[in-house]
This record gives sequence, C-alpha cells and structure tokens, in this order.
Amino acid sequence: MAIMEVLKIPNSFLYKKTKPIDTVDLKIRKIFDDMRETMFDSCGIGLAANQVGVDKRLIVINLNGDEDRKEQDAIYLANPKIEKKSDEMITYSEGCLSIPGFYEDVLRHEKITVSYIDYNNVRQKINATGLLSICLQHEIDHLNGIVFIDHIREDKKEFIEKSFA
Ligand code: QAP
Ligand code: CO
Repeated sequence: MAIMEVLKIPNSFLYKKTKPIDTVDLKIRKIFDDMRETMFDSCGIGLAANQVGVDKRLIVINLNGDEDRKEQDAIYLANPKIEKKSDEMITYSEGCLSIPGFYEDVLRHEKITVSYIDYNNVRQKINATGLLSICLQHEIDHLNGIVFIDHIREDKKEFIEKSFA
C-alpha cells in the first residue's frame, strides 16, 4: 500500500470531471486501499480520486474522525450517482484536504440517496443524512471538478484562492 500526494488548489486535476470505471477489479481495489491509507494519514473524513491525481470516479469516506479509525468502517464508492435529494437543506462548516486550513459554511441537501458500485463490485444504494450526506455531496462535487469554495461568496473564495497562488 502507499500514501499518495494530496493535490492542493489550483492544481488543474481538481477542476476536471473524472471518468467512470468499468468494474471494481484488483487494480481499482488497490487505488481504493491507497486512497484510504492517504485519507487516514492526513486525518480526512473523505477523499476523491482526483485529489490524488487519479482520473476516475472513486470516493472513500470514513466519518469516525480521530477516534479509532477502523479500516472496516470505510465506505468505498465507484461511479456514485445522486438519485434523490431532499428539499430540506443543511449548513455545515466544511473543509477540504485540497484547501487545508480554511473552513466555510456550505448549504447542502439534508438527505440524499446515492447509487454506486462497492469494493466488491456489487451495486448498492445508500440513504444518507447529516454529515454522511454532506460528505457524499462534497466528494461527488470533486468528481465533477467542483470544490467547496465554488459554493461560497466570491470575495471569500478569492481570498482563499490568493493564499494558494
Ligand atoms: C470533506 O474533508 C468534508 O483543512 C472532507 O488542515 C468536510 O476530510 C465533508 C482536513 C466537511 C463533510 C464536512 C482539512 C484535514 C480534512 C483541513 C476533510 C486540514 C486537515 C478535510
Ligand atoms: Co474536499
């Protein structure tokens, strides 16, 4: 296994839409494992493949922040697709491993349903609320080339972007 470099804005990988995968095979599982290890190493709760320079629609999530982060608790999603979203919205102060040190309120759908292919190449559906729902929307945004500061006020976004120029 390997820890990968987490790309920071304004790396162009972060602004490109990623490509769907065909099958979750051994090659994809190896990427999932490296992504999980990289996310643990940098104390993140979610990571999208293009944040580590991989042009594929893959996400790893583990919400159990600092506490004992068991690898069995990680969720692996290939080709995630939002099938349903609630009209109710929720605000959370989000951060991002690609924009370290900055946190801003972002408005998201409170509840979503996401279809995806899991680590064992089985089709799944997940109903998510609260932090999991927020994290899934944040990571699926990444796969579409969108970062959380695209959702905040332009002046705040420009201030943050200047810090990485
Ligand atoms: C996305 O974000 C997220 O600035 C995952 O210095 C964020 O793991 C989903 C991190 C909020 C839901 C709610 C950020 C680590 C980790 C930093 C992360 C930092 C070190 C961010
Ligand atoms: Co992020």
